Amino acid sequence: MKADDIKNEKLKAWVTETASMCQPDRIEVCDGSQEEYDRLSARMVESGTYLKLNEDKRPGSYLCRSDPDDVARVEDRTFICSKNEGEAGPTNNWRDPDEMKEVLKGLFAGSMKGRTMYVIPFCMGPLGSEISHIGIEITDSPYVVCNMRIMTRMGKAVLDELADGDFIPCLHSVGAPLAESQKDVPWPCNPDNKYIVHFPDERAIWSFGSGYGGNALLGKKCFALRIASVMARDQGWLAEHMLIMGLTSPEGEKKYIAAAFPSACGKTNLAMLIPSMPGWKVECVGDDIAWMKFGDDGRLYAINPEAGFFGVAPGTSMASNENAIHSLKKNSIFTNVALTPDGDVWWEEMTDDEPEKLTSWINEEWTPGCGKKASHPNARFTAPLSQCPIADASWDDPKGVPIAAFLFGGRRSSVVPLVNEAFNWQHGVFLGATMASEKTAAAAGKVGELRRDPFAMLPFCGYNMADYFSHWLKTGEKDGADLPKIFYVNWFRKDDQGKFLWPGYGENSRVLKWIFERVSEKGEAVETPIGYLPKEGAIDVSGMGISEEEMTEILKVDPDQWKAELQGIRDHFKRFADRLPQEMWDELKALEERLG
Ligand code: TSX
Ligand code: MN
Repeated sequence: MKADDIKNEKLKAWVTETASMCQPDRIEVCDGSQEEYDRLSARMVESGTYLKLNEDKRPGSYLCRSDPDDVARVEDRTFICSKNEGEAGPTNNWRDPDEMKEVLKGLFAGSMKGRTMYVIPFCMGPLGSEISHIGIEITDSPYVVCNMRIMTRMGKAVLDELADGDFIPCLHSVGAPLAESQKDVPWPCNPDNKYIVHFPDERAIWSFGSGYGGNALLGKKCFALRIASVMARDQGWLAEHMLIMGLTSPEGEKKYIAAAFPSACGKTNLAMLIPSMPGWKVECVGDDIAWMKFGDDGRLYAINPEAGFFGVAPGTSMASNENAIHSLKKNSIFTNVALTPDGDVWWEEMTDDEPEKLTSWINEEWTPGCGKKASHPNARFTAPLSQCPIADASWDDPKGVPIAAFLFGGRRSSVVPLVNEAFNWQHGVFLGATMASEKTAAAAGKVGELRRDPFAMLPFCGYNMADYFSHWLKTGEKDGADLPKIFYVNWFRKDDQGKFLWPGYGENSRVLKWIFERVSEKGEAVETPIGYLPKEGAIDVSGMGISEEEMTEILKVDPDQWKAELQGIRDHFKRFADRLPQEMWDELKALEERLG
């Protein structure tokens, strides 16, 4: 499609203005067709960006290796440019919006020389849904176009739906203009000049210098979380870093659960869980983001704004996540994984035995024991949600799905029990606000160090996190609301020998069963200082081979250990100073009093 085909006046003006700033050689408006996808993929194979994988092993799929300096989100280069610093809050990098705009205009000037400027109309959420929103991403990266086609509803149908309506402008450049007759590199980027910038008041995104994942696929973290969280605050809905799953009992009753976890807790694995409990069924609506609005019946209805999975590959296996493995059998993009001699992909822990020979993600020969990783730890697969064997029948339903329970959690080797139910909404918000997880890989900070990640939104909230807590509190006060119950889970508690007390994975369905029963007003609980815990025997452990003593240990609430937690929560809250809602201090005080 040509730029002349655009009818929307705001879009027409923005495309013209952007083209004159970035000076691309050509403009292409993406129609989202298979023909277009195949054409761009072939172009990337030719340019060396892509490697076509073996059609018999991995049909319709490609391997892409990024620049080794462009492999992950860059939080220190991520900016929230609200009017004043207080609006961004202590957990975000703030810059003055006017000053930042000037810097960006300088960087974007001529940034697309020698390249094609793609205009990508995309819809976050099912087309025609009242919960969905439309964005337009302008980018000079064909890799971004192809990923966006998998991750969002993209193309002509979105332009038709947009008509003369409004959209979120998302501007992206890899920041690597080509001089006349300059040869391109496989992964153009600008490693020393990355800017991931959000203008919450204007509701716009400008991203420069990186072609990777969350830095470049602007519908995901930038729009669906940072900008959408601001829209949700202003308009009375929720934009959350949550998976959405359907859970069906052997009796055929179905409930939907949304869950937020910090990284490295296995959120994607939980979203596609195969229950160990006979007769129970999990179905997947989404693995990363939930947008929720109250329906006329007072219930919160959730959609997945995305249409695909952009998942971490290493660690994904038939043992850890069989449904993910099936989802990426075909029509997928693999970034920074290893290549097998027969033209397929491999990554750490994909199989029990390591292949004898591979080409690593940095295009070097790799053999077992060579001392280097075959794939990058943040290597990704991009796969269509429709290919998930347990994709929920309602995953693309414009109405969304009614949420019965929220799960929060983290990785804690001690103190925190397997599951705990909040006393009420306000207490649940306290649990979300105090979420914490122990660090695993030693990237930054010590392994085992406790890091607060409220609602798993720390890097993704587009405004002051304290105001975000207030927004959650206010959500709970809505007239006639039929609120989800809130739970806190920890699959990662260990015994004194450092052995995991709970087998996790499919066995987590036993915890989901208790939660299901609690939201049906059936499951039995006992009151403890930290919340309602399963009564002895209330978690179904039949056929599991776990002793009563072990269950007691997994569910133990030790008041002395919990008292030692209080100072950490106090320090965490102090960061937000006057802006922290009083209710959070009240909850902390109430917890302290209950602990005695
Ligand atoms: O994803 C995980 N989940 C959720 C699954 C639905 N992981 C992997 C985390 C890193 C991404 C888990 N790891 C889970 C879990 O529930 N639990 C654990 C900890 C664990 C690891 C290995 C064992 C047991 C627990 N192995 C054996 O017991 C043999
Ligand atoms: Mn995420």
